[in-house]
Amino acid sequence: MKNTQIADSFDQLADLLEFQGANPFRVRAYRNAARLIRDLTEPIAGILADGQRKLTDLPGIGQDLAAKIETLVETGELPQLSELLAAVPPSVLTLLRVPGLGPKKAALLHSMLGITTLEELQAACEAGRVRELKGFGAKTEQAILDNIQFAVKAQERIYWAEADFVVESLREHFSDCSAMERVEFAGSYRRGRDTIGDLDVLVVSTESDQVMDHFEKFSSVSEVIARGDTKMSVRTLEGLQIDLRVVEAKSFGAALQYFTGSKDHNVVLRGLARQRNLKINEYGVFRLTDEGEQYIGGATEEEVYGAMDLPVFPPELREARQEFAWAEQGPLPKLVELSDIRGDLHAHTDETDGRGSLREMAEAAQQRGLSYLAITDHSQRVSMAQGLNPERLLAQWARIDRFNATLTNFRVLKGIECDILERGGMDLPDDVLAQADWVNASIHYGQRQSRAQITERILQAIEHPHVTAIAHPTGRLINRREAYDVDIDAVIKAAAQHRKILELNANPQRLDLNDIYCAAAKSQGVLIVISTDAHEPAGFDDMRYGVLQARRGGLTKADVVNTRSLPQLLKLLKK
Ligand code: DGT
Ligand code: CA
Ligand code: CA
Ligand code: ZN
Repeated sequence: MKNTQIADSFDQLADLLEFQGANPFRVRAYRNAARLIRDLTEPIAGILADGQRKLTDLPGIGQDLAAKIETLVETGELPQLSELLAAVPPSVLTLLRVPGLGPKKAALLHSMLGITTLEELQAACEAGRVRELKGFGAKTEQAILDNIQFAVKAQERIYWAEADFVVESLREHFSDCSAMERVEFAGSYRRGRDTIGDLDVLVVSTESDQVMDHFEKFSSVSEVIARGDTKMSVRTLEGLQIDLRVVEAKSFGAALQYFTGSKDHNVVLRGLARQRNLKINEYGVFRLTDEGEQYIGGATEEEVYGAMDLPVFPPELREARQEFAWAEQGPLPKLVELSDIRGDLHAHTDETDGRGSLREMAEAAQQRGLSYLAITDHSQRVSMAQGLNPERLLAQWARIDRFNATLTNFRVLKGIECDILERGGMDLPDDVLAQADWVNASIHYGQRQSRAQITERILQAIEHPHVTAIAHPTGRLINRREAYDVDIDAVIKAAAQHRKILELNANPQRLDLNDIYCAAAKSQGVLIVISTDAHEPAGFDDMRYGVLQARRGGLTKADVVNTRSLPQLLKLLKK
């Protein structure tokens, strides 16, 4: 079997898994493997035949992938792929990007109307052909039409976490180019936006050509879009654009400030500069005099902002929201940091849909420097995840009690992620919830109800005496599903009134509450809990994504509940 055939199989596997809504990182792992294999200069079959060599020696090929490759080469097929192919026609995959279009409906659109692209789907909706299909109707057709643009846009922006993987490997690639004195990533990546349009990288160097030659050799580069004297743009195999600029040391701070943006932040800054007879651009800060422009700084961001008597704004705040007003009033808020986080209050185990035991999850949390963890598995309504009924939940809590007795310096809290039922009300009886240390309430079903219905369900949960926090309060899945229709202001006001906590779910696909709602919650005195919602030990690593989003919302250590020590937290929960 040829390398290209193996690579095609992995690409197809990635597509089909995506169709089924699998974890995007798993999907990406298969895509990366496909690329790697396609680019190999020697046949994989040769490596396999050589007793001295192992597939796992190839970068990015772990045990699992190696085993799959071996099966492919030996038998000519992959059982997992054949199974998926039998279940899913491969051509309808792009349709899944439309929020609300599940595999079933997408398959129907394909088989009945022959639709294979978003453009064809749009045309069919506009011609009124989709409403004729069984199970669709005019309302569904309109919803699809409304959501197609969302799908098209979603294809263009990637999750921050994905951009971060690229940044990490680029940093490594750059580390062996001696011509680069300094490398910094700017743009929306540096500001920590939840999605990234393109990556912007700045390099300090006097050897522009060498830098660009080296950049071009980055293994993910598929195409050079443009190359000038100091500026170069490439596209990666995954379709991500990377803009690189080479700058002089004396302009580095100015360039970093300029290309970090945001554009709106820069517009305000330049307006303020003009009032002081200064000019700020990507080359530096200049005083405007009768003789012309005089460079007065720009090597560092301190020099740029300092010339304006402004603090160096944390990049996360540079969105032209509150930051300039804050700077006028005094020192900026000291934003929460990953090292402030002491515990995690939303995690699952293999008792429901997690992939780690109670002990494994606790150990993973402890290894990350945390001193407490709430286990919050799903409640019974979430039958797909083997949600817990009262009996199983109480048994789990008894196990937690016994487990805690064996621990020092770490504590597992007895929690639950209790569903808010479609008709309203909690999925578990009050006398059970009363025994929990921590109760996350969340909506998984009935997400298409009216704004009034959904808001009322959440308000009821907030008023419930035993609910501690509302988990992923708006239900958004970035690029995949819009938030459900909820009056978030009413939710925040109720949380303030009943002294309940709102979650910032740190999963890079959720980041819910988002930055803007976090800021709104803070303004009403509502506390936020940043939680990973870990479903496996490695899931605790997601905490940093949540912290980044919290910083964009201007949250400080005091605004975030799980920066408290365990005794402080328990005291707070008693009130
Ligand atoms: P993205 O890539 O869509 O996620 O968002 P950004 O913010 O990274 O935007 P991008 O890549 O177009 O530009 C990077 C930064 O460069 C941007 O945040 C501010 C600066 N910039 C780019 N174009 C302009 C412009 O026309 N005017 C100003 N003032 N700044 C600009
Ligand atoms: Ca950018
Ligand atoms: Ca850019
Ligand atoms: Zn959860």
